[in-house]
Amino acid sequence: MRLALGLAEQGRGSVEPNPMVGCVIVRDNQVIGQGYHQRFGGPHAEVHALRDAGDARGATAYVTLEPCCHHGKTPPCSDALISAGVRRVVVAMADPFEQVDGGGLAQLNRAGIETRVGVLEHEARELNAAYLKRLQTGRPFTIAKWAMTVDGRIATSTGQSQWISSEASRADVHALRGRVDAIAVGMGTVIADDPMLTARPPGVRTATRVVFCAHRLPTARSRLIQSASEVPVLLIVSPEIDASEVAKLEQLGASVYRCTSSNLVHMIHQSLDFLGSQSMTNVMIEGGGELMASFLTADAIDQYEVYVGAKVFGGRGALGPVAGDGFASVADAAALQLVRLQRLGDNDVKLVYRRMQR
Ligand code: AOF
Ligand code: ZN
Repeated sequence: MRLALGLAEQGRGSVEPNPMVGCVIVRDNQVIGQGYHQRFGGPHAEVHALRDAGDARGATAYVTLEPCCHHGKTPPCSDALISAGVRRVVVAMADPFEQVDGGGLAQLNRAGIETRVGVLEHEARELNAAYLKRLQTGRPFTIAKWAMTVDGRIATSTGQSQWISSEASRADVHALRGRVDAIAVGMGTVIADDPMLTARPPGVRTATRVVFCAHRLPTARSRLIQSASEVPVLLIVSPEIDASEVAKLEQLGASVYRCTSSNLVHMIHQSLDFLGSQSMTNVMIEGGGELMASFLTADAIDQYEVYVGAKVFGGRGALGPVAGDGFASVADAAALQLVRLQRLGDNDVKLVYRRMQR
């Protein structure tokens, strides 16, 4: 199952909004077939693994997710396992997708195949946390990303921020950009940095660049709007923004989602529902501090990916990554759990924290 989980991981960025799934086929303690779901719309993991095995009669299939039993873009994997003559199927977790939801396992049992569920289930849930969140809530999984100094600053007291983290860290950020569905920023960041928000080099997926426009719009000359015909730009606009100005940017290639409130927290809730409805699974929040604070207030940050660069800026006026009013009481603070700790280059560290499940 551990091998199957590692195979599944190779589909990250290419399979969403589908789950990542891996499958290993074993007979007489020998691995005879391996496969994973490689890209959205393509064959499922079981099909690749059965093909790899050739003859799987009497074998055990280890699958990281319950085999499907529905006719989707491909025929049911339950049928494929049954007709291949597999004797036993071991599954990490049931698939909550409403067209499967236990039906795959039930069908295997009816065909006389022995099944077992729950092997490395925690790891499998972790692997597909974003898929599971979207099924449960209709919203994408959100990743807040920032780079800060050892003393928690994202810029010097005069506003300089290039560069806090090393080249290795920046390459890692671009890899993340290349596998998410959207990269969100606030207008403060657009004005201050005129960012491109593209993955360089390009990844397996091209993220839509999302700008929260509560009070202002990007200018037609901004690099985001200038490149809107090549890489998608979505403006999340509040009702207080002039409709004719919005229309001009639409003509330049930007898409628009209109919120019914100009309160940033409400805009975040509305837009996450919208992004989920557009099949987006992973959304990265790149700042700035006010947008980050509003996401925090909205309790809408699932994961934090924090790069610590080996520098100290100091300074009373040097900003941290999350602005807003903050929590007055320690008891109210966002409680997190550490999921990964990674060294990048010689001196940087990447911290991955997950919101504590309540
Ligand atoms: C499996 N093995 O490798 C995957 C499964 O649109 P489709 O036809 O590709 O079906 C997508 C659904 O199938 C998805 O929501 C999930 O329930 C299941 N994915 N199932 O047996 C796989 N990727
Ligand atoms: Zn399937």
